[in-house]
Amino acid sequence: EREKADTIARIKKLLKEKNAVLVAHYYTDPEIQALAEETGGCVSDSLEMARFGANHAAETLIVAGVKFMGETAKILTPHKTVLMPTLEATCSLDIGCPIEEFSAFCDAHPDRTVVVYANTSAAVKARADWVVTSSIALDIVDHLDAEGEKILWAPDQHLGNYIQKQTGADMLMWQGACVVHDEFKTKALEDLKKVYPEAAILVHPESPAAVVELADAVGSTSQLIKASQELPNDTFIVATDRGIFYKMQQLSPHKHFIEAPTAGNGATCRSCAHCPWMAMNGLVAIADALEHGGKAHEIHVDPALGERAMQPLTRMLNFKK
Ligand code: CIZ
Ligand code: SF4
Repeated sequence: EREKADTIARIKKLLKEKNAVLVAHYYTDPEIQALAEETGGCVSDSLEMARFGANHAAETLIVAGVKFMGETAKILTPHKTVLMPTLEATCSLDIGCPIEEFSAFCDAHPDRTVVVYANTSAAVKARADWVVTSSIALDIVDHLDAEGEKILWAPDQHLGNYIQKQTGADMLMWQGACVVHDEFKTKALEDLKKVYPEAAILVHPESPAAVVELADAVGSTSQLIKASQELPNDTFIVATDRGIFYKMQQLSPHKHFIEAPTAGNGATCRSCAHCPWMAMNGLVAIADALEHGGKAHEIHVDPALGERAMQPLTRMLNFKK
């Protein structure tokens, strides 16, 4: 505890010295989210993280999240220094969509508008017409569908299928999945609901369709947080990374939040409701990144690639429903 307090003090001092601001995702450790709030940084989903970083006056952004979030920050503000606690924190969606294969997929379908989820590399974004996050994907696909566009969607198949069902758009799907959300199980969720019949079920659309079908509310992290405030229930079963409980509990201290089950009968799963890459973000790593920067912590994006990737990202940020 003493050490933790020292590390927090060190981070606060370094943030001032380096004119830096801490931008954290909802899936990071509660202590990181609390520190971001306390120091005038932000805690949010990837869309709002991108907006916040781009609009903030700080010269250095320290991004607690996974690599694509740091890359997005660098693409939008190439003149800023973008640091991350560790560059090893990636994402199964990003890994599952390598640029060579993705490019070939796009080349094979030149008649389609390419829409990619933010959880992708800078190179994949540079190949896209649109970048979307889960909080804005439905609105953008709906808009493109109304314009008569046929869509090539990558990389999350569950989110893609969900959006396809909602909008009726013509979507060709890349077959990626998130290791965390893919583990949520229908049968165990039904059993849990029997134990808590009064609970509302909140589901992120990166989860399998059968889990989404059991939901009282489906949406991005920010939309699920809103639902946890607005629904009248006192108890919630939540199918997304458990890091989100920090914000839900803070906004509704009297409500009760329960993790959706990841595998029946106590069987083990690879990533039980917590992203292994988000978990790599720690206070000591944040302090080290601010103090030393350099190869282990600083995000670099090839400037020409970054310029191309900035176009579909800016299109998303400027999109009005
Ligand atoms: O699962 C993720 O990585 C999410 C929800 C990212 C985001 O858009 O905030
Ligand atoms: Fe990627 Fe899933 Fe982790 Fe989000 S929770 S960063 S989608 S692996």
